Formats: sequence, structure tokens, C-alpha cells
Amino acid sequence: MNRISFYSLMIILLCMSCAPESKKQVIDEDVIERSPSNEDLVKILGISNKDSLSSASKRAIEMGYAEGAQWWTKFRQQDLKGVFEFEKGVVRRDPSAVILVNGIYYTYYTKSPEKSHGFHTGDPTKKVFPWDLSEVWCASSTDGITWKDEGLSVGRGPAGSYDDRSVFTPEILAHDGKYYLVYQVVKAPYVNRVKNKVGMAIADSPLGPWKKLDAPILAPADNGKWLGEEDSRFKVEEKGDFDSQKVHDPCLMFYKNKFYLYYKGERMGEEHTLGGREIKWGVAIADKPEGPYKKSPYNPITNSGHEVCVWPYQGGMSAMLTSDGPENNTIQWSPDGINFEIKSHIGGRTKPPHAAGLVRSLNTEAKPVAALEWGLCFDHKEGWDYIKRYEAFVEYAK
Ligand code: AAL
Repeated sequence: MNRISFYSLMIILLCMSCAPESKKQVIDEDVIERSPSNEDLVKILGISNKDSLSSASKRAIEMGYAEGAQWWTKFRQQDLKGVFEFEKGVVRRDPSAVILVNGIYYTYYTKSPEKSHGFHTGDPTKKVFPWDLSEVWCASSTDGITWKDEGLSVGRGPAGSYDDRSVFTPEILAHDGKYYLVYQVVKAPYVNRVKNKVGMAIADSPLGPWKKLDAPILAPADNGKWLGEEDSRFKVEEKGDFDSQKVHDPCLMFYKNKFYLYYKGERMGEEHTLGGREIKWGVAIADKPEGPYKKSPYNPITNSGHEVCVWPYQGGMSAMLTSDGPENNTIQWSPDGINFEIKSHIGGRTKPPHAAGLVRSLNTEAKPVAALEWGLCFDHKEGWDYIKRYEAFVEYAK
């Protein structure tokens, strides 16, 4: 039963408790036409008395909590071998999707040496975050377990360029014989108030050589206003749009004959709401992979999430939202790549992976969450980020 019919049923149930006898019969017939029946629904949800619905029971009806588990799954994670074996002294994180080319899997990831020191050292050359002073590197594998170092894909630009400080958090799209890497870029100095943009590099082979575009393909909204000169990203006169400071975690998809660049927005003056950090996703769409990208008028397209994770399913787009916001740890689906609805809640014991890099060669149409069968993610150990493998291990509901 879809969400709308659940919602209608809730209204009907509420009306029934106060409807006169003659009207009840009409409503009952209406309910019988929509299955499950009123009585079945109450049983499915384990509600003791249909005439005394608690707030939780009303919400269960409204939100469709009795729907099947076909969008729900658990995850387990394992350490990898080769270049992705845990290594102290090197940051490896935010793996891209995994693409399969001529029988070999390729992934791209953020790599940087040494620990970060935060923003208060007084030395602008010091690394501020684990992803500062980073580059995009490549690894390959034939079995998804042992990964071989394929070296640097995209490095930082020369001093004064838009990506002279850090290039990181890549995603990959293989399309029409070409390879498109999209990634975050930061121009020095890396201060709290720095704006983060998205860059692109293109190659004819997964191993490059990669050619960067002359300018970023996506920038933050320019409608926020900082308050004063102190380097605090929380002090603002105006917060601006959801993506007024940073456009992050780009993920490029070829969809409906266009190029959909999904991304995470971070806002100037970010606050906490009932869901935690104010983090939302947007999408920008172009006719050609190089752009120009136009932000959707429907942005933001999520209320929550962190690293972007999307895959096609039945003509629409699915998404796994983790970490932040009131809808964190949910799997969602939209018929049009824009209007997402919650399909399952995967918090608690399901252990959703961080920064999931999906395997693009999996048959995403096999089941709602078939795209999540295995992939890459990252974790922290002894103060260092390293790349791991995740697997979805629950048999999907029949
Ligand atoms: C990640 C991503 C982006 C952020 C940082 C590195 O998990 O959201 O890439 O900038 O954290």
C-alpha cells in the first residue's frame, strides 16, 4: 500500500471514531475497496484498539510503517588487502564509486600524508583537516578485496589556481567511452570561512591521463553574508541558501539524457536542528558532462544526509542518506531524481557505511537495494582514516 492510501486510511480511521452510524457504513465500503481492510491494517500494525489511536499509531499509519522490508538492509564491513590495508601515517578516505572496465575494478579516493592540526596553529601552511592538502589517487582490483596502487589521478593546481590547496572526495562517471572525475576543490588559504567548489577532470581511460577543466563546474550559492571579520563560519548576518558555503560530495549521474550532478550543501552560519547538523543535498543539471550546470529550482532535494550516494532504479533515482539531519539513515527513492520519499529506515543495528562508493556494474534493477550488495567505504583507526569494504547481508524481503 502506498503512502497516500495509508494517509487516506488514517483520515478515515480518525473520522470513523466520531462519525455517526449511517456514515460509518459508507466509509467501511470505501475502506474495503482499498486493501488491506481497516481491521487488517490495525492487525498489521498491532494496534490494540482502532478507536483509540495513540500519536505513535497515527504516525505509523501516516508514515506507512507497515510497508514491506524490500528497501531495508543491514551492512557488515571488512578490512581490505593491498594498498587499502590499514596504514598509519596516511589518510585514505571518501572512495568514489567502483567502475568495472575490461574485467578490472577501479576506484578513486582522497589521499594525504600526515595528521591535521585544526585552524589555530597560526601557520597557514599547516594541514587543517584530514582532507586538507589532499590529492585524488586511483586503485584497481580484480576481486574487490585486494587493491593495487594505480598512483595519482588528479593533483593540486599551481599556486593561485582554484584548486591549489586541496582536491578531494572524488566520484567517477564512465560515459560513452570517456571518464569524468568530479571532486571537491579548495583554494588557499584554508580558513574556516573558505568556500568549497567542485572541479572536474576528463580522461579516455580509467588510468588517465586526466585533463582538468579550466574552472570549477559548481560553486556555493552567493547569498549569505558573514558577520564581522573573525574567521568563524557560524557568525553570519544572513545564512543564505542551504549551500551558501560549501558544495561537497559531488556525484555525477547520466539520467534522463542529461547529467545530474548531485551534491551536499553546507550553509554559512550552520546550526543544529532536531535532526542535528543542517545538511541537505542539491542537484545541478547539464546537457553536456562538462556543464554548464544549473542548480535545480527544487533545491534542496533532501532534508538530511551526508556523503551523496545515489543509484538508478525503475526509471527513478534511489538514495542512501546517512549521518546528518532528521532523515539520516534512510533509503529514499524518487520517480524523477528530485522528489525523494523515505522507503526504509536503516539506523541502529544496520550500520550503514560512511561515504559508500557503490559498484556501478551491479544490476541495480534486480531488487530495490541490489545496488548496495557490496562497495567501498571508510573508517577510522588509531587516528587515521582508511578504506574498507561493506556488504549488504540481509536477504531482502520476498
Ligand atoms: C566527507 C565529505 C567531504 C567533506 C569531508 C571530506 O565525509 O562530506 O569530503 O569535505 O568529509
